Amino acid sequence: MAPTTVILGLGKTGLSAAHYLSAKGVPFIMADDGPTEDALRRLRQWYKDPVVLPLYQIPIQPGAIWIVSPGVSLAHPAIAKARARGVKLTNDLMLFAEETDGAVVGVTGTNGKTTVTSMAGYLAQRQLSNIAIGGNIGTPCLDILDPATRLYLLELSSYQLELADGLPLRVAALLNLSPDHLDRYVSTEAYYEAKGRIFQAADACVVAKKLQAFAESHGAKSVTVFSDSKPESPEEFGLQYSKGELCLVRGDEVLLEVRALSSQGKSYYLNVLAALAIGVCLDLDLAQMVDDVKNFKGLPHRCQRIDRGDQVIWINDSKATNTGATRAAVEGFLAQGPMILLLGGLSKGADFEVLCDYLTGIKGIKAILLYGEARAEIERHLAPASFESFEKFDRMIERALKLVEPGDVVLLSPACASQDQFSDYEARGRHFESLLTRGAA
Ligand code: UMA
Repeated sequence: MAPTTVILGLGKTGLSAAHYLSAKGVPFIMADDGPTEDALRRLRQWYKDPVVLPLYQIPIQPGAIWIVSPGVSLAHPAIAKARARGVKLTNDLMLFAEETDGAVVGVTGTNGKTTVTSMAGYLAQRQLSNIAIGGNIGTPCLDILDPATRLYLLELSSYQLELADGLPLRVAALLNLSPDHLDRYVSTEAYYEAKGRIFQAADACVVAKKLQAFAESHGAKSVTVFSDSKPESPEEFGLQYSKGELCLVRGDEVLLEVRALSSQGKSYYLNVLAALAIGVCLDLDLAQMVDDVKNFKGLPHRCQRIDRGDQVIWINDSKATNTGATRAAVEGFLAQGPMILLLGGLSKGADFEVLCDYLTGIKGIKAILLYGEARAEIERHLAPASFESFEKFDRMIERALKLVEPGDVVLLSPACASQDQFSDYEARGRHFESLLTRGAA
């Protein structure tokens, strides 16, 4: 008898797995602790009477295969119990890897992975055909599976990598690491360990230089590094001044003045270097990539400028859901004018002390406005006179509109998730834009 297959979680991933298994004629059980109406509606389009069990009611059979969605923690009591009784845990990524003949690039890191995955995909599309982009970026990998596709670029989260055993990758990229998701991991190290799994079976690796030792200790081979300083070897990518201009460089070769790029800021330059390094590992033509990367437009909700015609630089960086991303955004925009910084939302167990210490030392910040559930935690690390606090996001934006003067930068880079008041960071970013373009909150 074939082992029982169970799909855990019926969000995008679970539904993509259901679709995939149905197409193959593999029977399965579906489980979700709180399926959404949308998921149930979709299931009813496919099956007459879909049965969805809560996770604790899944029958545990040794040898069964459980396909776990990334948002379902492996510490869930039902999973821990099943594991101990010999159930095999896997995920959509491993099903995808078993099925595809195409080359796969995996991109992970705490910040920038969506940008680098999209950018590397954009650069590859300019030189190759039959390319697909997916993963944590929003489209589950099983939904992009196609025998005609020759190259897949996947954004991979730590949640997805937790169950990725020996994932065969043509290129594995690790962009950076800083604490995140501490509501899910017992420690920052546990989160980093999950990220390190990306290297287990990668042919070539692209790694931030300061993480080279970490990567190699996790099995990385054929490593190309990138950093924000002058390269120390011909293959290395870095940043260096040439004729008074900051430039992207590889070894001694000057590739491009950064001012030719469509977005600015050190973290963006590092993203470009990582994408170029990935392209080199895929044997793409470097000169052509350098030419093309100038035309890559940034992504929505990531340091995206909103023009209200009021001589203020309004920045929507709603995607910054951890302190590392916020710090990078602050560093990137400080030189552009006095800053009003908008922080808050849902904390994900983050420690705000380091970020707040950094912010406290900066003269260019004229106001910090806080909102949402996490504001009490952030307040504890800031001097009382240095911030204003609001329960609702809209009230915070109203205040920013009153405080702002021409020449200012208003940066929404919240360092927190959005789900206390929005469905996701995109909804928060869209709402921010609509409040601004309506003129008042
Ligand atoms: N569920 C349970 N029990 C639980 C937890 C969840 O039954 O204990 C159920 C929920 O009721 C829900 C389903 O699981 O119905 C949701 O599953 P999911 O959270 O895995 O959501 P998906 O829609 O499958 O989205 C996932 C990723 N979500 C997470 O990792 C939390 C999406 O990344 C990803 O785009 C998508 O797969 C496609 O690959 C989102 C994300 O926030 C954007 N990622 C994190 C990040 O980027 O920081 C890692």
